[in-house]
Formats: sequence, structure tokens, C-alpha cells
Amino acid sequence: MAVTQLVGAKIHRREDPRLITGHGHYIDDFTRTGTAHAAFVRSPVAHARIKKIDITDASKAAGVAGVYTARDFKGQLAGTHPAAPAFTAAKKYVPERFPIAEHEVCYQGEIVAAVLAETRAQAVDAANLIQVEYEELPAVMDLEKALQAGGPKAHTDGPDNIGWDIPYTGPEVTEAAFKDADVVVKERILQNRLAPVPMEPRGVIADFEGFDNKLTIWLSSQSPHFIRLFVSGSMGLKESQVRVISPDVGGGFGSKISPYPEDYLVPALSRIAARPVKWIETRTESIQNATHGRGQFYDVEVAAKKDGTLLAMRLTQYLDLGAYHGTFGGFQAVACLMAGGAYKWPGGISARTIGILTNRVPTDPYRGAGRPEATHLAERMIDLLALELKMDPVDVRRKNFIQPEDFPFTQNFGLVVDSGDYDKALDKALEHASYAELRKRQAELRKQGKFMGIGFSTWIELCGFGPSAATAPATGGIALVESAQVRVTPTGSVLVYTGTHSHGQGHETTFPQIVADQLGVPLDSVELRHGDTAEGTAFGYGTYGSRSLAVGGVAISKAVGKVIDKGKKLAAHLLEAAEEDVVFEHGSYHVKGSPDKSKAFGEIAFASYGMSLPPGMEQGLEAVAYFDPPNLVWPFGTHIAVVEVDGETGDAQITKYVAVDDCGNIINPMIVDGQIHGGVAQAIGQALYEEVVYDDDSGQLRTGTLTDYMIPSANEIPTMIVDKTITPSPTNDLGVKGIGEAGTIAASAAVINAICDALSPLGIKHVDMPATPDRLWKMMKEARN
Ligand code: MCN
Repeated sequence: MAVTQLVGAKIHRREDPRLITGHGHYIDDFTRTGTAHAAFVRSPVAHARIKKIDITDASKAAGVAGVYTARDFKGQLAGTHPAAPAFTAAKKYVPERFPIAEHEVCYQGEIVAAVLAETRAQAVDAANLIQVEYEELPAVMDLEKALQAGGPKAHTDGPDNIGWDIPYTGPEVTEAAFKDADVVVKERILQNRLAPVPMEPRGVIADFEGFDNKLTIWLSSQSPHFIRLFVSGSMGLKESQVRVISPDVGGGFGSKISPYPEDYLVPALSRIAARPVKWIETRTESIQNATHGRGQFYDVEVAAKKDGTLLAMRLTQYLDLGAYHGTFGGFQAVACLMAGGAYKWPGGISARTIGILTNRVPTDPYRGAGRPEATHLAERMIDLLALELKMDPVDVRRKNFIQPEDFPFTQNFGLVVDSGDYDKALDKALEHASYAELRKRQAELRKQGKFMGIGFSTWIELCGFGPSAATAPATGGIALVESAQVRVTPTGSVLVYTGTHSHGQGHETTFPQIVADQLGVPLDSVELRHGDTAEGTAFGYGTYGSRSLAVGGVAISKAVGKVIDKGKKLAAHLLEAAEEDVVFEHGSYHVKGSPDKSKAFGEIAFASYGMSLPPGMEQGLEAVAYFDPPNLVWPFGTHIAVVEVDGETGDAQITKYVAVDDCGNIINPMIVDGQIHGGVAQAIGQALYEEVVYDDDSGQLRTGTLTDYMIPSANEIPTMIVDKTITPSPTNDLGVKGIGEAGTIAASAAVINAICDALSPLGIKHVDMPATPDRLWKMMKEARN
């Protein structure tokens, strides 16, 4: 294949044959000789004082190697489970968290004891024999009640339930615009709490070798270097004494970024018991304990002119933190900064975020984190305004879009949007949807008493974390740059090490596409390595925030550039030419104007390990590069959903779905489409089916299995028309933007807007998620009455 065809080519995922034929290696596939299996005893209640833990029967049970409570870990793990470094200054109350509860449990599922046994079944059986006496306390479950002074507290020793309260901009910013407005629309918009449900739940294996004081951890993680940082710190080990291996990972969706209690406890157990320890999460443990996403509501007001010109927005985000601050949970507040969407707000945006402690499992980033919420609220408000003004929602959008000539555009919170052409994506989507015909069809169906609706989401996002200047203050000094190492062996194999982690995104294919193209070598000669802190770069910043390509991929490209430059010096020496007269093209160095005077890249790789080097040149052909992007990248697009709601049952079926997205230049269109498909499917799950439900009073989880927590299958997901526009990002050499979260950011608004449009003849203006048949049926019944 000609070299130039690799970037931009639909190359099948190289990792798929391995994964599809069952040759992948997930945590449960690993085993160590002499392993003890761990099981954890978890609180069955949402909030209680621990009065007594009786381990007598469990200690005597068959196969038990040890039973442990908080006291046993006190000398093993220092300090608390780390709270988010982000938003540190703005935090009001950060409850202390030790990975295992000693005196008080604050959510159902919090760990109170651990058992080690010879087999997993023996560990689970023995855990069931541990008797814990609880004194139940009131559970804080309602966000508004949680804010009332003098009410129950999620932590008995806390001052109140306010984890943070940040007014980004006060109401005075928008006061004048609201006075001038012809129309003001208001809504309370819910964001249902979601369980991430990766196909592979979490799991940890730890092997502490006491003689060397060395710890190896295998776990299912999106960011192994972060885990090494946190766990080594807590265990009093040097980072160099800890090796974290995150092999094949069966999905993460954001829930495998932060360290979990088990990530500390399993290594500590290995050190205590002086043997390898393994723990594999069950599905119910996963739904109960993996950090949840969303779990918020917003009060929003929009001021506009009667011709549809937007003036200003006011919003307050009420965010359910759960019982503790998620390590990166603060990121969800970015919804406030992104609430303006693809539009201009000349009269400003007033935004405040309140993080509220409750007795539920903590929330943390879940695919999109903050940006789906922002898109949902912006797009819902545009539709409410269109309804109020009896305008076509397309016209309101077009009237207020940031225009191509406005880029780089400084939005209301000072963030600089790199590039975009929002009308272009909208035009393409309208064409695919045959919009005019759809409206005609809708009018006909309405005459027949049928409920068909068309919903838009002209979404934008910010991703590619991130420029150190922007991210370091929020992360407590960690600059989210990315590093790469490219190493060429004497026979021309190219090993690429990245600090990002692929767990479904296809990096093993796309990153080598970039490298092979640049070096002019076959794709097969390039191999990507990631997920092992003992290999490659000094520190990797992991995969989240659709950053892997726009930061990690660009770092790789820079490292390849350094390799090419070194090769050029060597080629010039071997070709007896001046370096500036040598060009590198299609995998070969040649002297300008003399294509026959050349050295193939493979020859240079071999020569680099030999004796004929220019004076002062070291042997070998490898390079390390770091990339600190100057700005975030800003993908965008238009999604259109067509929905029919059954007037009798409330069942909403998506009959057409169009997604036109723009992620700048594309490395692999097939993988990009796959990311869109998966992301849209997840957002359809949020829009129509998924919600983590707890009992309002007792805080009991009611959706602890996949029979109660409904995730969509292929049956529920429509065929999608997927297309692109291409607006390169000016912030990186590849001109790329992220795509990993786009579908999830875009789709819930399109689906819910379509349902609201379908039900508008009944006077229904707003529908919350999930729009289950039950909810819609009740709303229709009420509206008809
Ligand atoms: N890509 C491309 N051209 C572009 C943009 C991206 O070819 N212009 C390719 C990339 O090279 C990469 C893939 O598309 O192979 C996604 O790239 P990117 O947008 O950089 O996103 P990340 O790789 O950083 O993935 C993170 C993102 C996030 S934040 C979540 S959450 C998520 C997601 O990706 N979780 C996933 N996609 C997932 N997909 C699967 N299967 N499983 C998850 O857990």
C-alpha cells in the first residue's frame, strides 16, 4: 500500500482478531502461584454507625487465610483516600476517606471488612459469616433537602452537606440582558444518575515481594501511572518500587480513571499476608460501587429577543457528589462553563455550581463528563425558546451560531474555541434527514393523532486535555501533557510507547497508522505498547477526555519527527551529502535532485547501531517527545433524531438517526464511526432507559442488576446515518480533534428534543430522562386530562 494512504484509510482494527477470538488478556485471566482470593464485606445500609464487627465464625471457616477490618490497614495505608486535587481551593467540605470504613458507613456498598481465602468461593462464603452491628442513621438522598440548614448530614461529623459552591459568574453579569429581554424561558432539567457498566467489571491482583520491597499490581485501569502515583504514596513506597500493569481492558467509560478503595486494599492485603492477592468485582458490585455519572439537576433561564436572538443565560448546577468527592469528580462542573453551547450570548452567562454530599456512591467522570450535561441543557433551552416563539428550532440555532469568521472565538468564560463551521454540519445533517419531507410527514401523522417528533442537537465540546496552563491549576499541579517514546530496532521494527491507554478506542491501529505513514514503513512493522508503567515513558497521563489522539498521538508524531531528523544526519553522512541537501520521502532518504542516491529507512535503522556514524553521534535510533498543546480542541456537529411515541403505551421508538460530526482531520474513519456508534448508543441509554435508582428514604439501591438497570442492546439502537465535515484544529500539527465522547455528548439532547416535539400537540414542553414508557404514559395521561 502506498505510504500516504494510511492516515485517513478505513483500516480494520488490528486488535480485533485477538479480542474477538478470545485471545485478549483481562485481569481475571491472570493468575499467580500461591494466590489468596479476596472478598469484601460491604455495608447493606446507606448510612449507619458501625457498632461491632464479629469475625469469629468467618475466621474459622474453610479455606480462610485471614479476616481484616479497618484497624489492620491503619499501619499499611497512610492518610486518606485522595480527594480530587481539582477545584481544591473552591471546596468547602471534603470528608476524609479511608478505603475501609471504621466507625461510620456513608453509602450502601462501602467496605467494612475483607476476607482472604484459598478460593474465591471460600472467601465469599466466609464474608457472609461476618456479623456487623449497625446503628442506622438518616440517609441524605434528596439534593434540595440536603441543602437545608439543620437537616440530616451525609457524614455525622461534617459541617453540612455542601462539598463545593462555586459562583463562576454572579447574577449581576446577566441582569441588564434579562431586563431587556422580550422573552424569558425557564426550566429545571434533570440528569439521571448512570452506572458506567463496562463489559469487564473491575479487578485487582497485587503481588508484594517483601524481600525486594516491590509491588506489582494488575488492574483494569484507564490510567495506570495515576494508580502507581496514588497507591505508592499511600503505601509509603517509591514510585519506582511499584509496577502497574493494565492489560486489555473491557471498557471504562471514565469509571476506571480514579483509584478505588480496592486498588489500595488488595496491595495492602498482599503485603500483610505476604502472598499474591486477587479480587474480581461481580456485576452487582460494579453497579453498586463503580463511580456513577451525572446525577444532577439544573435550574436554567434564558433571555432572548422575540426574533430568536439569544441574549443571556442563568444557570445553577446541583450536583450529587455521593458520599465522597470523586477523585476527578470536580470535572463535572465544566458543564457550567460549556452551557453556552454553539451559540453567542452577548448578554453573558451567570453560572453557579453546587456539589452536594449524599449517601450514595460517589460520582466521577462518565463518558463526556460535564459536556453531555451542557449540551443537553443548551439544546433543550433552544427548543423551549423556539416553541415559545413559534419558530423552527433550526432557525433559532442558525441565528445564534458562532460563525466561521469568529474563530478563534473567546466564549463567555474566557475559553478559546479553536475552529468550527456549525452551519456546515447542520446543512449536511438536514440533507441526510430530508428535513422538509420529515416536517410534511409529521403534519400528516399529527392529523392521524400520531406522535412523531424531530429533535436536534447542534453540539460542541471541549476535549484533548490538556494544555498545562489550563489544567495544572485544576489538577493540583499535574500538567496533563502527554509523552511518547519511539524506538527503532536494528532490523527496522518500530516500537511506540504511549502514556495513553486503549480500552476499546483502537489505538493499536490508529497510532501505528500515523507512525507508519510518517516513516514510510509497512503498518505491520509498527507496534504500540501501553498500559505497563515499567515500560516506555516516565509518566503517562492516561486516557479520558478524548485526549489520546489530540495529545498522545501528536506526542508520538513529534517523537517520530525526532527519529527522522536523527536518521537524516546519519543518511547525510553515509551519502556524503550536506544534511540540508537530504530529504526524507516515502520511507527513504535521498539527496535533493538525485533520487538514486538514497538510503531506505530500514538501512538507516541498521546503520544507526553500527560503526559508521558521524562524529559525536550516539548509536541507536529512538526518541522521546512530550506534547503540551497550546489549547484544547473543540469538535462539534449536528445530530438529528426522529422519534415516534406510541400514544397508548408511551413507548418511544427512534425511527431515524443522523449524526454529522467534525473531529478535524481523521486518522481512521472506520474507528471514528465506531466511536460515534458506541457513544450514541450510550446516550440513547441515558435518554430512554438507564437510571440508578435508590430508595428515597432508606438509600437502598433498587437497580443492582442488569435486569433492573436497563442498558440498551442492539435491538434498541437504530441504524445511524453517520457523516462528517472536516475543520482541522489549528492547535496541533495533525489538525485533529477528539471523537471518543462526541456521540454521548450529542445524542441525549437530540432524542429528548424529538420526544418533546412529538408530544408538543398535547402541550407537553419538557420531558426528563429517562423517557421510559411509564414516564411518557403518565405525562400523556395527565396532559389529556
Ligand atoms: N480518531 C481518529 N481521528 C480523529 C479522532 C480520533 O482516527 N480525528 C481515533 C483515535 O485515533 C482513537 C479513537 O478515534 O483510535 C478515539 O480517539 P480520541 O477521540 O482521542 O479518544 P480517546 O482515545 O482518548 O478515548 C477516550 C474516550 C473517552 S473519554 C471515553 S469515556 C470512552 C471513549 O473514548 N470510553 C470508551 N470511547 C470508548 N470506547 C470503548 N470501546 N470503550 C470505552 O470505555
